[in-house]
Amino acid sequence: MITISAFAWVPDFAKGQVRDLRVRWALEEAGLPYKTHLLEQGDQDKPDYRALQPFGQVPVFEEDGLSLFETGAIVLHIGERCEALLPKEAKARAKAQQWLVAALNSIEPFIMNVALIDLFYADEEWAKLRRPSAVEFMNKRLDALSSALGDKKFLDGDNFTAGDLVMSTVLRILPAIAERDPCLAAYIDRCTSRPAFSRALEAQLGDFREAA
Ligand SMILES: N[C@@H](CCC(=O)N[C@@H](CS)C(=O)NCC(=O)O)C(=O)O
Repeated sequence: MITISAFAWVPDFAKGQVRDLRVRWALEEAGLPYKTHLLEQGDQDKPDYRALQPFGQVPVFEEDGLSLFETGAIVLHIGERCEALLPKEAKARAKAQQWLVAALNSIEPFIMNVALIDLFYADEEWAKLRRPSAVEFMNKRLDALSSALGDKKFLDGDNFTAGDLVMSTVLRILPAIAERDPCLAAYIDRCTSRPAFSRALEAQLGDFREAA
């Protein structure tokens, strides 16, 4: 049985956002059952957990003696068993992988620059000075993404892939992104209206409720 790690508790603003959601969603798309290993406060710093996840973060994926960290790597691994996530055709598969890496490498860091300021440092003087340029840079990337998406349904055409799964979870981090750009808003809706997303979200929120 696949096990993924997740937090037993997070502040309200993080519920529905914690990165195990991506992995739950991929598992739901693939129709693979899983259970969760819920970490209590401090568990992520214990040596046995650090041996699985050097940075003490969630999620960790475990199955049959394999343990993996980094959501991108985990979603790609799950995609090996799900053609809806990673098409079998070589070029389409490469494109799906490309968009997944772009989400994590070219978009997420710039969204996180702004999210961290807003969530944790909003009252700091340095954050007030830094925020406008962080927002400007993020918006440049988002505008480029929006142009690349154009009037396509998904990043690489008509079919949802692992690239869209990760990209849409990245774009959900800041609600202001959808408020600013109707094209990205519609794209996020198309991705997250998939039944597998609803099941994943409900499972994450359900774990928080049960652990409370
Ligand atoms: N790049 C990692 C990021 C994982 C991550 O940031 N996890 C957060 C929860 S959303 C976490 O565990 N934060 C606690 C910490 O960093 O100490 C991935 O995609 O798996």
